[in-house]
Parts: sequence; C-alpha cells; structure tokens
Amino acid sequence: MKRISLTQHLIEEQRQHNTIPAELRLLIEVVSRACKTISHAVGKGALGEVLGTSDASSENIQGEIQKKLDIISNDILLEANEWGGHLAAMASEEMESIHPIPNRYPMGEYLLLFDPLDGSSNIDVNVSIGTIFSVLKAPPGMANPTEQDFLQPGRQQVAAGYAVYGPQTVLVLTTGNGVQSFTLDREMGSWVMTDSRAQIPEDTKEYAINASNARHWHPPVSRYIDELQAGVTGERGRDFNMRWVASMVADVHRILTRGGIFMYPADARDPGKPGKLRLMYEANPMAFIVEQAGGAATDGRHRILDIQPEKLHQRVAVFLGSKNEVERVTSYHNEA
Ligand code: P6P
Repeated sequence: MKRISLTQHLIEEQRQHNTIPAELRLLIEVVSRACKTISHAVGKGALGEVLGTSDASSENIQGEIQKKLDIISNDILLEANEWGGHLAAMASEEMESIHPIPNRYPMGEYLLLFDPLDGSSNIDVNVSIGTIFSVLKAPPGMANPTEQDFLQPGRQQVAAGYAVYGPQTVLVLTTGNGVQSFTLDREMGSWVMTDSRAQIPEDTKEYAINASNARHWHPPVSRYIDELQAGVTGERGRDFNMRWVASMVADVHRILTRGGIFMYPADARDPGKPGKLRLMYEANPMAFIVEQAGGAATDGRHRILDIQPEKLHQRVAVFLGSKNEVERVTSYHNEA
C-alpha cells in the first residue's frame, strides 16, 4: 500500500483546500522535526542521562519540579522555531512569559503554544508521554507580541496537534479539515500517514478519570461516574471499563483510536481553581482535534473552544471524547 508523507499531505491539503499557506506548512514541518528530535531524546532514557529531575531541580510556572526532559524538550522546540521566519512568538507550559522571536531573525504571522513534554510524571517509568502544540494567527498589524495577543478563543486555532512517544511515535494533526495521523518511520526519519481521517465513535464503554479524587468531586461528576460504575445493574444498562494513564496525550490518543471519554473535572480541593489542565496548550489543541474527529469537548458547561482566555496559564476543567457521553455529563452540570 502506497503511503504518503507529512510533506505530501500538507502540499495536497494546500492544493485542495487552500487552507495551509506556505508559512503554516513550514511551521508544521518544523514542529514535526522538533518532535522527531524529542522522540529520539526520550527514547534514550537512562542511556542518555536525561531521566530524573533537572539539575537545578527548578520549578516551572505551574509550581511543578521540572524533569530534565521537560527542559530539553522545551529548548528543542524554541531552537527549532526561532530562525524560520514563520513565527511572531511562542508560549510554553514551561515558561512564565511569552518568548518573542529574537531580533536577528524575521518575524512571521503565527503564534505557537506548546506543552513540550506532557505527562512528565511518567518519564522515569517508561510510560507514554507526548508533546502538544497549538497554532494561532498573530493579530493583524501586531508589532511587538504581548501575552494579550495569545489570549484568543480556541476556535481561532489554525492548526493543532500532538506527538505521542509510545511503542510507536505518532504525530496527530488537524488544520481544520479532519484529523490525520502519521507514524514515524525511524529508518527513513520521515512521518508517514497511517490514518487519513480519524473518527471518534459517538458512544463508548470506556472512561478515563483519576478516581482517587472521587471524594472531592462535585455532584454532577459523582452522579455520572456512579452510573458508569453501576454498569449493567444500573440505568445505563451496560458495563463500562476505566483507563487512566496520567498522560493526557496517551489517554486522548486512545480515545481518538477507539472512543472513550476523558475527564479532569474541577473539584472541591481548591474552589478557586477550575481544574488542573491548562486551557491554552492542553485543552484547546485537544478540543480542536477531538471536535475535528467528530467528538465533543466542554469544561462541564461550555464548549472549550468558545472560552475567552484571560491568562496565558489559566486552567480549565476538561470533559472530552465520545460525543454522547460528553453531552450527557455536560447536561448533568447544566441541570445542577
Ligand atoms: P494526575 C500530566 O501531568 C497532566 O498534566 C496530564 O497529562 C494528565 O492527564 C494529568 O496531568 C494527570 O493528573 O492528577 O492524575 O496526576
């Protein structure tokens, strides 16, 4: 079977839909090359002296101890994207403020946001982790990028994707015309299309949540999970299975592949905090991908892609995946 490369896919998308200007195609290819480099570093593990916490045991803006690979991955993405002339600025989970393009390089018309290595707690135990990225257009006439320029609703993304570093390294991408997957051919060093149109089944028997937080959940979440756990004896009339990898990229990739619902709700532990996951570079890109694959994504009440961001690192509750399940748990919140 003849398979096509990421480059050929992007060029054909440009021809058919005229939705991927050359600068955006260049940006996607640069990010995909950076993900190849990150995959290589991750794959070395202990052999590459890249496991464990950073030498400085520094904390990121999230207050999380940074792993060596967190910092390495962040640097790989910054260095890969600075010189190309396609970006105006970048923002990362690992950096408190935005990263403008150095003056020695031309400035482009796109803004890139990323979680360079999501699922860090799994790095040292050899469980799948990943890179998540989101692309916005810089506001017209923007001279010097500020944080405010990034604060656009997720529906304004022009591209989003993730790379999952697991048994295979797979790049998942949307530019608004469905969702495509590319598997890294390590011998050739190229991304080869292995799924031309990912679709999430509207129904599922599989849910993903960190059940250790059950005593903190708000009533709509408890009501929904109780029904799933009642299985065939309860009103849902069927049994459900549970998965929780604690790497959003791995859980979302499973849902993209065979359906399911992923939940990280707000809970009573910190009334002021709407959830653990970050809106701009976790929830928004994943919501764009999930909706483009026929799924749904809400914060329990509202469509994630419609949320107007107020801060670069703001957090949000996340319910995403099989449409009928997301709509059900969202209805329980709106009834409450
Ligand atoms: P918990 C990883 O740190 C992450 O941001 C997501 O990738 C993942 O879904 C979640 O946090 C796991 O959180 O509380 O189960 O460790």
